[in-house]
Amino acid sequence: MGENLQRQVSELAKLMVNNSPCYVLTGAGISTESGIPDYRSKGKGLWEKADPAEVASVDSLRRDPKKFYEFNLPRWNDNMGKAQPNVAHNVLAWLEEQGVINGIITQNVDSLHYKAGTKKLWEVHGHLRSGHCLKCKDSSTFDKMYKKFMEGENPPLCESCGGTIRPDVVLFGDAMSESFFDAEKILTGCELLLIVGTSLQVYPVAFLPEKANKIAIVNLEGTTYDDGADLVIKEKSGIVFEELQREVEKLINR
Ligand code: CNA
Repeated sequence: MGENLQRQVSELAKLMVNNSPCYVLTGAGISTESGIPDYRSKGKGLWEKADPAEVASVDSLRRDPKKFYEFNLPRWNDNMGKAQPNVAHNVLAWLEEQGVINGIITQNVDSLHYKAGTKKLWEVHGHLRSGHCLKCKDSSTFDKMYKKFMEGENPPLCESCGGTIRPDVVLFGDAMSESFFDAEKILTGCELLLIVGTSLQVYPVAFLPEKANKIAIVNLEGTTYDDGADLVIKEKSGIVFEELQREVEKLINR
């Protein structure tokens, strides 16, 4: 690790330990090292293959549910269902245990913070652990939906009323989830918001950093919040968090 990066991570550790409450906002970039492609990384992001605003929208689900599931379900199951938390998710769960962070707001639907054991978690775009019927609202597990799809039932149908089941994720065109409004509230008066792996281009989540007094950013590419941030680290989150754990340990064990 270069001297400059080492100095930046040490500065981040101090910011986090000295500013409370501290929350974390994560995006697809934190999960790329778990093998899940993000949307906008140059050359690799999903956006270069299809427009998510089109294929992952309420409109496409209503217009052509069969096509919606053909495109999304295998991707969700193969990419996300089998992925495991990486060092960044694990260190964040540890930082919560140590009382250094108060919770995580994530745009991700991959359940990796949940699997890593984070307790205070606001999944503002929902998650893929479950779904519900569009007609009678009856709930279903993701595994059940996927099994039906693999057995040729496309779209997967509700066992109670025969309506189409949809996953509990926020699709383009959906209203925001309740947890988004909760996140807005908890960030008001937040001393430090650490932002990890998000291009901050998806609204309204991209307004959230404005609520915090200070912000620090760990992201491979630049964002529109870089200029106003207290610290910007342009590096892979895995490398940063491995070192961050060591730096925080030094500070809290003093
Ligand atoms: P995005 O717009 O694709 O931005 C990701 C950002 O992360 C980019 O700026 C990258 O430079 C950066 N990045 C990529 N890899 C790393 C890394 N290893 N370390 C640090 N930074 C990295 O994704 P956003 O989260 O900003 O966009 C929000 C969308 C993406 C939400 O609606 C999500 O539901 C949706 N999404 C989620 C997942 C997931 O759940 N894992 C995957 C793909 C898309």
